Amino acid sequence: MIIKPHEFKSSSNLTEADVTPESIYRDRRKFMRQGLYGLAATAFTGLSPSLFANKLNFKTTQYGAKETLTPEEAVTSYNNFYELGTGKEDPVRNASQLKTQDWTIEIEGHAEITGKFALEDIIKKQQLEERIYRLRCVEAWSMVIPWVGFSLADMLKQFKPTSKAKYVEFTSIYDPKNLSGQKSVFSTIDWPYVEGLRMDEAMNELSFMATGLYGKTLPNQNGAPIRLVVPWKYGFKSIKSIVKIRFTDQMPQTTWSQIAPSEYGFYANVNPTVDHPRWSQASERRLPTSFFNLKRIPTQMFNGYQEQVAHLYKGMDLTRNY
Ligand SMILES: Nc1nc2c(c(=O)[nH]1)N[C@H]1C(S)=C(S)[C@@H](COP(=O)(O)O)O[C@H]1N2
Ligand SMILES: [Mo]
Repeated sequence: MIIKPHEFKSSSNLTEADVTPESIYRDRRKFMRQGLYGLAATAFTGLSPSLFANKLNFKTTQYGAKETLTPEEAVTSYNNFYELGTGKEDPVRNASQLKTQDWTIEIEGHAEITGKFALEDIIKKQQLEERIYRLRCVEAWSMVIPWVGFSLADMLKQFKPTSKAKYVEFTSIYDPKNLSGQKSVFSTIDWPYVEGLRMDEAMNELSFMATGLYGKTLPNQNGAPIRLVVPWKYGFKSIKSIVKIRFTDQMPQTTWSQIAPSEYGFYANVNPTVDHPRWSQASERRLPTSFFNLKRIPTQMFNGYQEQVAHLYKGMDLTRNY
């Protein structure tokens, strides 16, 4: 039997979300806001995860308020995180290989403030909030996830990027001693995993840094202790376990666009009209699916976030895969 790391919890650590079906969890968020958040409203800043062990203190938002959530069990056990293996259940099984203590993030490139910062100090300056976003993997499955974190723009502004910063490059952890996916000689990936955004994409209100989901700190398999979430782009843009952020004037060389440029572009905006060379992107499998429920739903342009992001791509030919 495999004991999943996120099941190692004493009952005192259990939050309401642990013991509550998703629908009720949703309704109760209202009460939590009045109780817990009323208390925090006076002098609220994001609290360091270590202070509250597993449970996070955050404010709710209207993002995705009407969505039906993918159950936590599916969100935390069906993952893509090649550092922890290529199978969908490898990341949860190998989650303990990811060491998240004393995490730092290095800030480099075109910014007034650069250097190595303790993650705690970065988080301290932000107010945590919950946002429910759709996540659409390029493999044509999708989920709806209640993330906890803060706006990427707010975080980047801390470092005062200069006018030379045209792109932001993100790098994931490199730890081949512990991460079995990085040890493997069969890996197609040239580690570490790298992703990037154009500066205006990074500064868009939707771009989000997640430090938690379902009201608790991120499980390792979901990219602890901090990962990017860009909901209008295919999931591979949402890079996990970030250790470095670099402001550049050149488009970053990103992991998947380097491995297979004809299949995965730099922009990688969700687009139902541009098929992957090997499969259709017109529809998606919304998890959880089962033998009895293989229903597909139509995929939406920009994953349904046109209103917030379509303007970023005016003049670009959206019928090709960038
Ligand atoms: N460092 C890193 N980040 C990554 C990946 C990865 O393999 N390594 N996989 C990506 C892909 S393909 C997807 S779909 C999402 C999945 O996020 P989730 O497992 O939290 O649902 O993470 C993305 N971020
Ligand atoms: Mo993905």
